[in-house]
Amino acid sequence: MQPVIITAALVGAEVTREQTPFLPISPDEIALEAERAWQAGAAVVHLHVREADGRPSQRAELFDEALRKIRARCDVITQVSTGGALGMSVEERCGPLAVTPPPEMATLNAGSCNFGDEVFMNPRGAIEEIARRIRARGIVPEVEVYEVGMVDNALELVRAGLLKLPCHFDFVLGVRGSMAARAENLRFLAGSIPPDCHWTVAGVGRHEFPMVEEALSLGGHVRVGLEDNIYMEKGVLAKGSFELVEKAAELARARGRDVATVTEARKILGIKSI
Ligand code: KMH
Ligand code: ZN
Repeated sequence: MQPVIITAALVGAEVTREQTPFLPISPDEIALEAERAWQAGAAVVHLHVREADGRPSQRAELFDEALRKIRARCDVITQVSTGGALGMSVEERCGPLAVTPPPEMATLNAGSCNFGDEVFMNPRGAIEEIARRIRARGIVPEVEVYEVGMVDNALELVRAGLLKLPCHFDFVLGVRGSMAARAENLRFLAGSIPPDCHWTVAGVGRHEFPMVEEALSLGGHVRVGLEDNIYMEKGVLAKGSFELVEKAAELARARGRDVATVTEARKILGIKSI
């Protein structure tokens, strides 16, 4: 089996300092967390940024500062969010795509879904516009899938020439209101994508590590981090995403999967080396 790419989702848009004091907020804190996650085995960092008061933000200036500080510390693959926070406009969500030099990867959310008590809006026009902008900057997309029809939405983008095969999917399972984090759901999604495409799984909350274990045995890749889950085990906060990465790396090795280096991850994901 391929070495497993570990993505660390360091910040997110929903987690608060009240929930965990270990959430990085400033660009300096985010860069330090990125370095710690990289040292623990993460090849990719999935990034959101926050205003100084902790509010979620998609401002290019904040992403620019965080990306520069990350690059000064380590050679990890940077993946920016174009999902942002619920209720943001497409224009606002595309803020990080304007940064120069651009990040290596960006997310592309492939459809609308219930998200907790709200709705995460990704109508066709918005998906196409974000895909166009990602492509225009030569950034490698990661297709975010929360519901089964979203794989088909992505395949429509392929037919429209907005997405190139093979591509990389992230199955986000366990968001309340969307597809549950069940092994059979993951197996179904993994079997639904075209051959040569690759996938990772992000299990939300207590589903994070059960989904990691399932992905490890299916040959997929894994995402962990405070964006998705703040606990190491029931009642024990992770001291940062790096602890969750360490645990994922240990599980991988125990199952005979090597942890992908950044160079290996770039090759698998089709990212030109920088
Ligand atoms: N914050 C969620 C509403 C992404 O990064 O692309 C969307 C999200 C997905 O986090
Ligand atoms: Zn995100």
